[in-house]
Amino acid sequence: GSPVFDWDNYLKETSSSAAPTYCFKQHEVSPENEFKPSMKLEAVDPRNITSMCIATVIGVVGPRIRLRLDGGDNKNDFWRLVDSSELKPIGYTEKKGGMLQPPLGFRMNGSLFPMFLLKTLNGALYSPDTAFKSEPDAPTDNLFKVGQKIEAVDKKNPHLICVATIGDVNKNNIFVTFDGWRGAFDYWCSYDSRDIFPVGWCVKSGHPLQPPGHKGSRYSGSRPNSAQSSANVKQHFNDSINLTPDSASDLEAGIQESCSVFINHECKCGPFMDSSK
Ligand code: MLY
Repeated sequence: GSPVFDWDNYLKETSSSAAPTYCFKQHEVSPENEFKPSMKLEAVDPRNITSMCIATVIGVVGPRIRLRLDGGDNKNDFWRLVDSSELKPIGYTEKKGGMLQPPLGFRMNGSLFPMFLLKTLNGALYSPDTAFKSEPDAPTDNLFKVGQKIEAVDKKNPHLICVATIGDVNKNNIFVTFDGWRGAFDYWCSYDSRDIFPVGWCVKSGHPLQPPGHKGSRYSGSRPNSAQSSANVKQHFNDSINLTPDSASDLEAGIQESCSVFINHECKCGPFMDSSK
């Protein structure tokens, strides 16, 4: 496996401190991941959050699952924690008197959706009720301080959780900056986002952690080697997915896209491009 990132040493080198665990909407101990690839469940459509859709588990890494909406495409996979309130067992919506919806970008005529639902659920492997874990409570206030270190999802490469710093705090929001990555990946989010974790979360949860890059960082560590991080991610996927030739090449393409773009960093690229991407 990949070497464990040395947080103690990094905090010393950067003379910074870790955001305390009570700042986060995360369980102290990550719940067990009982999902398995190919299991089906109901999930909020991330691109249309009033819709509940049928989703299939495509991958499992630590306490996170990679999901694909049934009837959608394979370009809009998303990741959720097993204790996300956006995940429900099959049958939940109907029991509540609601209706399952086709995902945004449903690939058939909408009139075919009822038939599609029957077909996609027929003989399918349902996720067991016990796989759905209760969501942790949110802290009552935003207690983050500028400069504190965290682990955070890279929203542009959401399979990655990376070394990050609280860059700014404003009311209920925090600005997440990625150490050594100039700014192209930075984002604002609510203090109770499920995409941010305390230092040490990845290692405790069995999830890989991306070390800092080198760009624009005072830290003298080296940039994560693209081929290496790609290999790490692939290893994790291979551990958890039964790849069909099709999904294997999609996954390969997805990993290539996020990990193996080789760039000449000496180039000047003009005002409309971001050389850090
Ligand atoms: N395609 C990019 C991925 C960068 C990921 C940045 N995160 C870790 C903040 C690359 O391989 O350079």
